[in-house]
Amino acid sequence: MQTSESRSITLIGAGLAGALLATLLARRGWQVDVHEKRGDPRVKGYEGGRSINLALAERGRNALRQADADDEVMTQAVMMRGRMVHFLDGRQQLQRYGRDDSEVIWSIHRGDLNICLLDLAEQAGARLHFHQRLESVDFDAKTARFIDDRDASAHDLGFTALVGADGAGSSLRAAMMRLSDLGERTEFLDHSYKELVIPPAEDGGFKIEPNALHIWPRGRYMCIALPNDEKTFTVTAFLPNEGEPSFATVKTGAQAMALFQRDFADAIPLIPDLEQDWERNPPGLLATLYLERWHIDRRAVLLGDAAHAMVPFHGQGMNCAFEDCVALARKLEEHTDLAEAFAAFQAERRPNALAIQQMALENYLEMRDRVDDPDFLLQRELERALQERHPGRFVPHYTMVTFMLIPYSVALARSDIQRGILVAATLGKDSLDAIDWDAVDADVLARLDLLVDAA
Ligand code: FAD
Ligand code: 8RB
Repeated sequence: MQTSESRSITLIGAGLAGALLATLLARRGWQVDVHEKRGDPRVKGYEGGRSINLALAERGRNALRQADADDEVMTQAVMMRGRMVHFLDGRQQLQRYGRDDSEVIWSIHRGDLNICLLDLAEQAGARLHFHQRLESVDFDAKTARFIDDRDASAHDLGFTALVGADGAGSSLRAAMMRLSDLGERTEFLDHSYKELVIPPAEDGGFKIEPNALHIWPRGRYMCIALPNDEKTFTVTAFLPNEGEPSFATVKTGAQAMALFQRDFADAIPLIPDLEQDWERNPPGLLATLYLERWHIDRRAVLLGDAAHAMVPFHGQGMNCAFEDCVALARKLEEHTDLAEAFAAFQAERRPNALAIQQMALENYLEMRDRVDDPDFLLQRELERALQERHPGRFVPHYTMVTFMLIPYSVALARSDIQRGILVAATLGKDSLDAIDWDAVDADVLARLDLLVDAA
């Protein structure tokens, strides 16, 4: 049996992962304290009321269900059935993500989601401490120093173990690195992003199709738009940092307008504040963070973005962070020794984080350059046909990542095999009529076993 001291834990960060993990652990009888640098979003509004939305997929929903949060979160979610591709000439085409409306993703409001999870954490008995920024850790004395940024006051508190759910710029990770090398490596993408807003239409409705994730693919760059339940869309422009066009050459509102006139003309009437929005904020950086070690013995462990920040292009950062929470809560039940639990957590999750980090990088090329390419569309068509011919054996890449709970590493390995089959079978062909079905079927049977989703 564990002593009550060993069943107490201190979480850093009350963002998406911190709030969910606090709920899962408090419900299992842990004494949970959560320290968050910002103020309580339930008190004074969130991020100045800006609508920032996230795509929630099956992995995230499954984790939310473990905390009984899924139903409430879904009340304000907007269904996205597929990619709405906006061609240069203004034509649009919906490419479905799944077979029907049971295979869709959901756009949800980050602030509302966080508030919902904080309420649940508190109801479960977790103690939330806002305005408490982790500044430094004395791992020998097992004390952590927190700063209240409103008056710069410091508070030193003892802990049994620390969990870093403090995001990509994790202070706990920095403190751990001072004690022991975690094998940290950050790879910046040579592209960045800017956010713009599509307000509601005159009649108060959505200005463009609400039930889709909009993509304007333009080869080396792209824009996307996700719907918000208050009838707005958040548009994100992804551009290279250098070259033409890039954030180095498109700096002023007028330059942004010229770029949009050339490449995103159908979006101009949708974004009234394009020029101001473009000039307001500097471009956001995009990076992948790799760590060889996620924990220091029994004293500290990292999860979510703090352990494995990724580029956004698969829409899986939050979904993966939520899966981490379920996995860590389970390991903490299965192992009485925290060091063993943290090691088992890392062993299970690190290969999967590496897999989704790689797939997220790969999906940028697909979104910006491939979705309007005839070869790619033929491969998608064959993928659907093989899904019908080999149920449970040939499962589309997007389905494995987004609608299933199989490990990301399994999805990556199978996607690599499947891509090989699709490319080889469609090489030099311009329709499915020319496919040699016997050969393709034999290839599928030889190289892919039946896939079981443990969920
Ligand atoms: P966060 O949610 O960032 O939470 C970290 C928390 O720690 C914050 O509350 C922060 O204030 C707090 N904190 C930081 N430092 C300290 C400190 N020193 N002391 C105390 N507290 C601290 N993912 C998806 O799955 N789908 C999407 O569509 C998607 N869209 C995104 C859009 C944008 C614009 C961005 C930026 C990210 C998006 N992501 C998406 C990724 C997703 O937001 C992250 O992967 C997810 O939030 C990670 O959760 P987390 O709890 O690890 O970190
Ligand atoms: N972080 C998403 C997908 C995959 C869509 C597809 C892609 C913006 C920052 Cl870029 C992106 C996806 O393959 O058709 N699902 O969900 C979310 C995405 O970007 C989010 C909104 C985003 N994340 C910094 C900006």
